[in-house]
Amino acid sequence: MRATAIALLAALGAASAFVPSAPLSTGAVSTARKHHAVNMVAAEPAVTTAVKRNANFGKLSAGYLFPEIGRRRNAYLAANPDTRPIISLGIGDTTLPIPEHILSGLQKGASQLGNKETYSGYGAEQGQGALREKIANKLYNGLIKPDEVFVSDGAKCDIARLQMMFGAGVVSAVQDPSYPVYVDTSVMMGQTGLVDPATSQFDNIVYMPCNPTNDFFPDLSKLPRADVIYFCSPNNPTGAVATRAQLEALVAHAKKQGSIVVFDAAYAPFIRTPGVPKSIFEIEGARSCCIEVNSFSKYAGFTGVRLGWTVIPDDVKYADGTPVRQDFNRVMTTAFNGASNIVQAGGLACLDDAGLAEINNLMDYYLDNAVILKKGIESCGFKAYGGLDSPYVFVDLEGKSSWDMFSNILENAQVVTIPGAGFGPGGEGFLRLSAFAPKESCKEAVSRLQELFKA
Ligand code: PGU
Repeated sequence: MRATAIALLAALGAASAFVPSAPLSTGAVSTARKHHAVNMVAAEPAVTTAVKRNANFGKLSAGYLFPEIGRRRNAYLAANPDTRPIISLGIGDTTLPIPEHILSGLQKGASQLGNKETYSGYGAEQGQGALREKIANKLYNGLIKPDEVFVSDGAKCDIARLQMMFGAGVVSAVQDPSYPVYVDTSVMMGQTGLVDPATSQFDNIVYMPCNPTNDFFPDLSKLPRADVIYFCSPNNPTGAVATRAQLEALVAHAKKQGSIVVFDAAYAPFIRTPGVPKSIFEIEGARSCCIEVNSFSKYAGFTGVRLGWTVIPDDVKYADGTPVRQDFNRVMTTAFNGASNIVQAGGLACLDDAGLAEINNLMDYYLDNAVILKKGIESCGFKAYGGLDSPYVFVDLEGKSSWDMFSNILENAQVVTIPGAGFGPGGEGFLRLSAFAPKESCKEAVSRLQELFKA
């Protein structure tokens, strides 16, 4: 028995990435390769396992929106290798480099790991105390407490973890159109039925229409009850920014229906108009029914660095009285291991006065781009929304198919955009332009679009 186990271990070792398959002193391959290379086995014939697929994944018709855009762009490029450089006004991905002070924070975080005295390993799953405190004080003006802040690797990941916490039994409501992660994760969790081919809506999701006819704010009185209401302002993709009165109405609606609002404030600091709330916690009563997700991605150039946070006030409670914060803490400690300590040092630098000034400069640049794009697309004869207090411009195609327009612009202007239909059925007939491209690219894109649409 023991001999068999040893033989089995030896056999496993021969194919393992971590156990060298030959004595270290022999052979021509480098030491690094001997330690880490996996020994290849012959290709196996295609077989299936006995594992049943999670049926919820079968309900999701296409791939995630943004990789699909990338796939179409690459297919175009492969078929047209000699085309002029493609300009991306597609995915909302930052292009300016990280400014000096914030970068120095990241560098400091990395250097600390190379020093015996300052080295750190696993940290608190909820984030470093100093960062939670700085977020609460500098960004929320003390409206929330540091231990109500959960630092994370980004808002998208937090949305998925909130869904994991809410589970399959809740009904979610989303703005239509909206950031596709809310609906897609609801489907993955099993909250929904199938998509209705007639309406392109998932069964058991409450779609809150947001379009020019209602000034991009839903008529709350007409909506069926939902447990969790995802609401994003400044909005992705429409660029609409909710006023204080609208957010007051949203909080009142949630309270009346006993719902929880998940407020996505990923673009909040882009708001420059005085008096417009940058956090749902500026609204009275929000502490008992609102959660806020937020992120350094869009304003500090951290899309690849990965740092965000979620605020859950102590006062938000489930029907049985359990604080929601308690369960989210359980999720974070069990399914997350804290944001990178290097990155959190960068976050601390973001919130120094010098870092905040750098962030403002980055946002000024992108907001300026948004104005260029909006005026540019209007000069082509389109009506456009957003682009003010927001890095997105939402173009009205007056009933035309958004995927057709996406293809037309890609093939004839070599500009990538995002079709509104990718954000839900309510986005059909619209196109999203992202202002996160370099300024020269935004200007060049406008002149290409003017050429394409000239009368
Ligand atoms: N919330 C909103 C409203 C967003 O638009 C995005 C990114 C996120 C959260 C994600 O923030 P992280 O902190 O970086 O996770 N929206 C981009 C990127 C798309 C994606 O999800 O891949 C966009 O173009 O809409």
